Amino acid sequence: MLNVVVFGGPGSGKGTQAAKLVEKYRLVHLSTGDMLREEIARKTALGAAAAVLIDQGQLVPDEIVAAMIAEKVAAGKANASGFIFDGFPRTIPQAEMLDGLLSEHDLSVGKMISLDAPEDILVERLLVRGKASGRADDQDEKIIRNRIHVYHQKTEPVIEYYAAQKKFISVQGVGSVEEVFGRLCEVVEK
Ligand code: B4P
Repeated sequence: MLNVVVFGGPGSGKGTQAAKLVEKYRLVHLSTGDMLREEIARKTALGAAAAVLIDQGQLVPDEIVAAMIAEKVAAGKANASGFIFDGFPRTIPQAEMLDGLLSEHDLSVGKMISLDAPEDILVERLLVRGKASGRADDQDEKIIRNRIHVYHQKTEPVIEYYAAQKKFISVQGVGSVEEVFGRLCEVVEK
């Protein structure tokens, strides 16, 4: 099974590239961002609690995303040729939880691929998306900068976690969507 974590700052291209990888390699796409937005759209209690944090550019508690992922891995395992974890893990406890969960299913993360792009490009991409999508967390530069700050503080340490397991690979995330995808496919197939 090909289990890949697609990693990077907000706006680095995780969701965009994960969707393309899923199509090409027939994988199951697990995006915690999409799952949370679904809860918000369905107006669940979990969604209401998550919306407050997302709209401030904060992370949602580890236990919430961990429970969502556990459910989807159990459900998707039978007919998947692998999983793409998009936007998860975002903290060290999430990374530890994912290792524990996958080992319960006799699985493991094969590669953790980080998309690198400078902060100003991230901000620009998210503001453009915010205009089209109406996503509140993409419309205000202050919130976007806070998301990037939270990324440096809580999410970037996850790189060390996978580097220690020799699974971390960094890919240049600047360029057209197709150019970045080409670089990603190269490292996925190596
Ligand atoms: P996510 O949905 O994961 O949001 P994201 O980081 O903004 O998106 P992504 O990185 O996938 O977008 P992409 O660059 O592809 O999370 C949203 C929020 O949910 C988080 O802030 C957090 O609050 C919460 N959350 C999610 N997961 C969590 C977790 N595990 N733990 C705790 N909280 C969690 O796309 C951005 C834009 O760039 C698009 O418009 C795209 O078209 C464009 N783009 C992409 N690649 C491009 C390229 N090469 N050139 C030009 N534009 C490009």
